[in-house]
Amino acid sequence: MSADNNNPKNDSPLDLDRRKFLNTAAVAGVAGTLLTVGGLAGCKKEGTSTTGGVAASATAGSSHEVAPGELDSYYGFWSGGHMGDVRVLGLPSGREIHRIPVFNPDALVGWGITNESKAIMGTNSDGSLKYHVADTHHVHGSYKDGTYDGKYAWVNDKINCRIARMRLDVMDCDKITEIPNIQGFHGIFPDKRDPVDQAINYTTRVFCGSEFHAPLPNDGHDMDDLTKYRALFTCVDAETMDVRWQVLIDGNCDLVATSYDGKLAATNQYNTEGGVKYVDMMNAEKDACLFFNIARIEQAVKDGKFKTYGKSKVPVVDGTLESNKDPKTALVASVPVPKNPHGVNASPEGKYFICAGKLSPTGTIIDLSLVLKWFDGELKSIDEAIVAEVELGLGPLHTAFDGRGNAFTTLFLDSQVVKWNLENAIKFYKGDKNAKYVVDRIDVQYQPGHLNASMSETKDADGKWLAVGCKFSKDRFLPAGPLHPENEQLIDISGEKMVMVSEHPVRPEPHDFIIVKRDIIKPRQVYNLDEFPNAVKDPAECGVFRQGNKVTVKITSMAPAFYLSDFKVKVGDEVTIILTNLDKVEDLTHGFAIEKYNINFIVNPQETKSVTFKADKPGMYWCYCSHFCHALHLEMRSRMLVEA
Ligand code: K7E
Ligand code: CUA
Ligand code: CA
Repeated sequence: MSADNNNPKNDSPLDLDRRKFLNTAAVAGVAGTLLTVGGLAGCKKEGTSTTGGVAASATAGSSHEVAPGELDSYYGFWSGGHMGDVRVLGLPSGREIHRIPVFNPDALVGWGITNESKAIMGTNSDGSLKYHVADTHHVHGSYKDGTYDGKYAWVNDKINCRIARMRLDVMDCDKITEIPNIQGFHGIFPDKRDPVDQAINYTTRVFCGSEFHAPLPNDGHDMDDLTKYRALFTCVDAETMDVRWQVLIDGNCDLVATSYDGKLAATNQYNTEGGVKYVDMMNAEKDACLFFNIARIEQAVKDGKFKTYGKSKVPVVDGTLESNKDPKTALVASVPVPKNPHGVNASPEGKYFICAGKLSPTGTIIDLSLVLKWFDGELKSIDEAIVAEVELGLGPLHTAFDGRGNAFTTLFLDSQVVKWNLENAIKFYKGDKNAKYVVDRIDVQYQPGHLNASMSETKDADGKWLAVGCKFSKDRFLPAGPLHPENEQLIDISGEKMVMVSEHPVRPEPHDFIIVKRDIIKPRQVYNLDEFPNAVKDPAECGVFRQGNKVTVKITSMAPAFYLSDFKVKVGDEVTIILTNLDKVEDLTHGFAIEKYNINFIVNPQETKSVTFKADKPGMYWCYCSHFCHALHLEMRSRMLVEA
């Protein structure tokens, strides 16, 4: 199919060559393109943008500038990549307000140092942290009635297959679950409604895709037998964070999306081949987008139609193609899409899922009502659920929405964002060659991965701002050595044309993010003492409590003093310090650092934390407040006296 009338860039000989190259590419050629994309932007002709470039635009559109003393109108929740945290930004300014430590230790708050954080992160039997690295990709918020409710957000760790939940009222991680039987845990998405009881109109499940297939069970046997390599789709309970069930599938999972009626979850598959080398993963002309029938899967679990693997007790139902040929009983539908697709995204009016082509220059629109009809046995072929497959540009990855019928898709190889109209794309695909579906294109710097628009994947998508996570910054910032930052760019999408308004460097690499209207998030300014079972509510409760060589020291803080002002333990004791900050004043955080004992953490107003360590060095050690709190902050100290 040709979409030349929709491609204002087709006069560029370079682009034509690249397009042809991609369409007819030999397997190794495509891989070569992907492996050298870092160099592609450099040889791209300047000024090919049809949108007038970046510089002229700063004054156009609605203002992205937030004056000193003014507040942003949106929260951004940004995945922290290798740092294993989640960053909280204000938008449109792009100012970083907060980091929520999640998977990796954080020296400011004492995440990975305090007992409470270690219990969430997971420890070995000797109390040491189980993991020290993470790779977060996707952040998503909890839903109510098709829009964010501001209660929770979730983020994945691809390296150690963990999913974490954050409470957005205090912006803390409160639960981490390690998913069994899988590797390469990549896409996540919360559901938006219960598939059966539609009165449950809020998130109760989070779906997780495993990108890498691995031996099942992975017990050191049959590691060269690729038929034993399997991938699973996982459902986690949003409240308990327990793993509810898994689905055994053919091929792999990648990104995940969910429907507004709660009935379907989807994952795109680029490795239907089951290859272990990249060339093997590109053999098939078509891969797929899988749709999971949530109600049927949960009925199968109820009916006991599942297996378990290895040490895991999680029920695993059979979602393989062989076992799901009859639509009327199938748990899974497999919609063929062009080879090696990437993102899958649900449009805000609730009708479509968009699957981006990656190796194919196309976007595929899948109609959810038709997928449901297939499950009812009313379609001749699942292919009928595809209502459009149109050319967008080179390397389409992820799609966002403006709530006015337009989609925005990143073009990794073209270093562009393309704005396209869904209904026109459907008309064009049906044969109306006058339906102009490409609305606009804009150059971004460079090679974009994820993008997201304000409130994009909710029914309240408002079409104001579009953030783009560019994987290469190249020449955009002062050179700071071989490691370059990523480039986060902000585009005003309130008008017909996209307008680039700002950019800022960011530490690699966020991948994904969401942009939430500020009035949805209701953060508290102080904690509640009663939320901490070990709180020291009154200085009168402070003291040193000994049981054998286990010593508990209860301390309170109130600016500018710790009470106790000193405490005695014996060398060899196992010491637990419990510290409650009794200050109630907003923004009055204290730190507690112990010289030479490798301990530092903070306590926010009305918060309690504890640390446990061995008093292995005799002597006097200052315990000082490490967080500026008061004119007498430097004087705010206690003494730990370790008797020889
Ligand atoms: Cu495209 Cu991990 Cu969402 Cu990165 S994935 S860009
Ligand atoms: Cu308390 Cu500084
Ligand atoms: Ca493939």
